[in-house]
Amino acid sequence: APPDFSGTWNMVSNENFDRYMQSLGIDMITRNLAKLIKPQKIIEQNGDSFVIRTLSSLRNYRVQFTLGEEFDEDTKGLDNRKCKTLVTLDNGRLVCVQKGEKKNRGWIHWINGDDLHLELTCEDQVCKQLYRRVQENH
Ligand code: YOG
Repeated sequence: APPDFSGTWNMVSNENFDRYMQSLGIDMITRNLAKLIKPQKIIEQNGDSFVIRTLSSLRNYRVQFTLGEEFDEDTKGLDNRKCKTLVTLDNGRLVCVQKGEKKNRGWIHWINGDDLHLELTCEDQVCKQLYRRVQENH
């Protein structure tokens, strides 16, 4: 069975984020602010439908999609570009391709225990982020 990505996840590490942001053309002031924050991911998964919220004191970002259905993504508040975006499941990994002005753009999520991995790619830069599951209070 495929993994369930649903839940609340807090960032624990963030590798090569500055160069990833540079590849997206983010200015230095914004990059330096963005590097200081540890975002939270809130993922809601219902079968093939997903909502992923990335929350932080600096910006919030929300994306909604169905696996296998290409959609128009506007990365408003991030690098403010339009992409044709497609997300699929590949061996338990959530694989996103963002077609647009930037070459080789996309991201991959996978789960290992209580760890949520995220690799963000743009051009020749790969940013590796790790999030950990926030335990629910029953
Ligand atoms: O995640 O698309 O989970 O959408 C990547 C930042 C920084 C704003 C964050 C705020 C790209 C300034 C979105 C960070 C840099 C810098 C918190 C990652 C752009 C602007 C919002 C993302 C996917 C997969 C779902």
